[in-house]
Amino acid sequence: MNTKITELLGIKYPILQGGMAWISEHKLAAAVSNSGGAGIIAGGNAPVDVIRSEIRSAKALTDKPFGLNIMLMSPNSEDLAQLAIDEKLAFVTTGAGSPGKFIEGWKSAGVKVIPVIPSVMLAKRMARAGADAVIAEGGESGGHIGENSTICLVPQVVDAVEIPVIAAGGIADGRGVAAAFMLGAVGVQIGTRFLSANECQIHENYKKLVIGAKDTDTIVTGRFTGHPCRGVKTKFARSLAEGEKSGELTPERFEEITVGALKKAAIDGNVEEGSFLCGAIAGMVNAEQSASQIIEEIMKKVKELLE
Ligand code: TUI
Repeated sequence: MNTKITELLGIKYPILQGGMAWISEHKLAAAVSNSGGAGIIAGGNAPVDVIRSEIRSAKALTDKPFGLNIMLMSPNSEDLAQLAIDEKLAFVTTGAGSPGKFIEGWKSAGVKVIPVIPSVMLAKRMARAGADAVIAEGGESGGHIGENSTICLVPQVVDAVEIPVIAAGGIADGRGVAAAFMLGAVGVQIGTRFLSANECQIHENYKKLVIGAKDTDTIVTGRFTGHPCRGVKTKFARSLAEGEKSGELTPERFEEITVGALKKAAIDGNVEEGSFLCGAIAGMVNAEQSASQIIEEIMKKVKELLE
């Protein structure tokens, strides 16, 4: 299936795997790339040496293109931007900020640039700055989110920029992908569904929470910090939401409590203190499968629907 995204990245299917901090490591990224999508290693807040080693481990498992996600609020973003060049990666995706100052360097090194954006204004700014494509991410996504929904954001971004648009947020099956195409997207980014992949190395408590979640089991917390985040509605997430609402928690205290909570969820499976980030579509993720099964199942349905 050829779209501007499969052409841009040299991949078989127009599916990018989400760059999820503490989660998107080499085994998952290589499995997605070997299955015809575009795998992504997430830099998160990890030291550059750890991510270099993740990239090299992925290279040992696949000869297909994969990318690096750089969280721009991370103190390591500068080093990771250079690492993408040194390792001659196919592409980078960026989140939680504007990658403007890095774009020229990536482009002259042949690294494709795909910023994640939550608004039309940022999409236009990224297109002007030379991005090769953008990922328009709606608030149905897991993790740090913007205010608009995928169904509203994607067509507005498609109308606003000439570069290819990838849709993200709330997409977990072939129906979601086909719908994204109807909105004018030429690719999708999928995170939550890949949490259930066999190759995804997260703690089994995390997988259980996502697989067990129903439609109303995610919650957005932290709006008052300026960094709203969606994840599983655990007792911990509910207590954060209550503290935020009652005024019992200040934004500063909220940040203190949630520092390290992604690691506590993904690595330790700590249900009491971890933030189990996932998208609002978690209710539709009901079984563990291989990345290849996930992608083939999605693409079979997409082809059927588009025909
Ligand atoms: O970045 C994400 N999702 C994430 S990052 C993350 S780790 C985290 N750490 C601390 C606080 C919050 C989260 C977990 N999930 N998605 C991409 C994304 N990017 N969503 C929203 C944005 C975004 C926001 C503002 C992109 C650009 C932007 O620009 C602001 C500006 O004008 O610079």
